[in-house]
Amino acid sequence: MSAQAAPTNDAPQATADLTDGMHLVIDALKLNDINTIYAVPGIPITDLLRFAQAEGMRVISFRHEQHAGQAAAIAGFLTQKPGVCLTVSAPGFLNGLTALSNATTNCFPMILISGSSEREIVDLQQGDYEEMDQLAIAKPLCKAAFRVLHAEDVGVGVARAIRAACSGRPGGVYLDLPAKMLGQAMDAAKAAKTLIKVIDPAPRQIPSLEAVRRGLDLLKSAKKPLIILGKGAAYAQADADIRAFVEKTGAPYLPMSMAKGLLPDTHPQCSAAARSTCLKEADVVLLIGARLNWLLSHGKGKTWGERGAQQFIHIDIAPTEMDSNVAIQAPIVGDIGSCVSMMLHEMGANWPAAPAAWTTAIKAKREENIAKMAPRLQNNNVPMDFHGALGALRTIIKEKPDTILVNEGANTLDFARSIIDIYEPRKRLDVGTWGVMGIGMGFAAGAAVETGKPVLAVVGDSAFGFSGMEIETLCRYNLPVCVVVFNNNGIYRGTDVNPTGGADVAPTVFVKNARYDLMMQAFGGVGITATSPDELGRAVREALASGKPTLINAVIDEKAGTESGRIGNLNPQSVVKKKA
Ligand code: ADP
Ligand code: TZD
Ligand code: MG
Repeated sequence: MSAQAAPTNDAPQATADLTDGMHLVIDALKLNDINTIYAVPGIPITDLLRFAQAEGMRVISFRHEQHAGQAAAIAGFLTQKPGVCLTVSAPGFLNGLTALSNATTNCFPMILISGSSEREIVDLQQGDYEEMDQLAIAKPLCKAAFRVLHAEDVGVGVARAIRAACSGRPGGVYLDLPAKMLGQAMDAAKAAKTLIKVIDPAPRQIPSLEAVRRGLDLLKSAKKPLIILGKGAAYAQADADIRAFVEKTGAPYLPMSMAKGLLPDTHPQCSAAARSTCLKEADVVLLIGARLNWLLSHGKGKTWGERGAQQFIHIDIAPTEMDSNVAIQAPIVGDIGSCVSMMLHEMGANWPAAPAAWTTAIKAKREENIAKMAPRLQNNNVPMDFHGALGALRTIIKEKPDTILVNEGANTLDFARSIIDIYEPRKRLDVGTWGVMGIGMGFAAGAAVETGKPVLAVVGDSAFGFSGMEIETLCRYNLPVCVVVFNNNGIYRGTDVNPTGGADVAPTVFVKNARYDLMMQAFGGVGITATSPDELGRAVREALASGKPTLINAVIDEKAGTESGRIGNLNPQSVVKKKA
């Protein structure tokens, strides 16, 4: 705690005996091993960021708060410690909310800290600079929201924010820090005693033995068992036990997109290539850290077998998740690490292998589908189609499995998810539960900063546009990120036309043959256009080997994509015929 470090341009010099709200925020974060802040500076937090850097924290300054927020959100997912995003008041705060809300929806621990204006003026609506009742607005979008009005309460505020973000089902937390509090002085020695080091921020939640045995009995009775691994399982970092458990059951498993790599996608039990058959025919389904939301067709309907004929075992830390979409016959509530290790223990040494009729049928289906796909992944067509381009990237991830893949778009997302095998846990980060565009550069930056690993961001040209300006951030911090923009001239395809023949182009198409690679060159990064899978492969290999921020403009056939990728069925159908 060195309030006297004062590196700032014109901030008042604190004396050795005094500290203030902004220093207490820094001290409280550091005390809890939070050493990185993702931010956009401005009134009233600029000095806080300067002091934080002077105190040895890593401050990553973005161009837009949404991306600072997404970086913090993914930091939370990767490390189990809340990622911290710091913004200015009203507009900066609002820009951060998409990320806060996305973190909450995806169960990532994150804290959005925003400076705010004078309480007295805001509450009387007297028109302060950047006036807004931020606490009230944040509340419905996060797990918890707190405001600290006195410097002496910073320690409690930060401790409560950490606990709320990490414990139980993780999520986003909002912490409101009025400007006046940031400048409030306090005796340094007294202030030090107000800080709290949070002990055990995410306490284990042990499931009941009864629930575990009920689940195992149901699993044992299955003729066609299926395991579904979700990103909660990836978050839990119980990798070895999860693998041991899945292998001990011998059952086919499906990884949800961010659970890919928990076991390598090439694992003999991985049945992603036989997904439809698995979901339709399984008689007992065990969900581990995956919700029965839209991504799993809510556990019912034509994707699944006859309603009631399939039984569910569900492992989750949130008791209220049970029965949310269909009846759960065996709820197991607890943290995944504790649940899975207790299950392994209770299975004993003689757990029967999953029935061979089922596992061999699934294996046959899987191999048939993989064989069908293989030749398409090897095409070297110009212009590239999705299969050719992703086939090249698939080989690269196989060669360099510690690369973190970030992925967004529609076709670019759906094809990459099924084509690119992932080999290690938490190496695939994507649009998650919402399917939100704009995570790309924020996730890429956050992943690079937190892990130091190379990052490959595979993004649609539309998806890229949501966070594209952050390539300057990648260059400024010299982050080892290779961005591949799948440029098909638009959203889904580049071929739509204005039905009236008018001058405006169709709403889904962009400037033809845009050179996204030149944007990267503008900031001193490497920018290249690739027109064939071979060229793309060479450029990506070079980028990952050099670690230099790189953007590859991958020219994709503008006719190759389909409407909304694989979820076109979610579009409402109009009763009125479209004009040709
Ligand atoms: P996916 O999109 O991969 O299917 P979801 O985001 O729908 O995954 O589900 C993740 C689930 O994991 C959430 O219901 C959340 O409560 C749960 N979860 C997160 N962390 C843990 C944990 N440590 N232990 C148990 N459950 C967890
Ligand atoms: N805005 C936000 C924040 N999230 C969204 N998901 C969308 C808009 C709608 N949307 C999608 O669902 S995918 C997508 C949009 C705009 C872009 C698809 O185009 P792309 O990918 O270029 O990124 P492909 O490869 O051309 O399909
Ligand atoms: Mg596109």
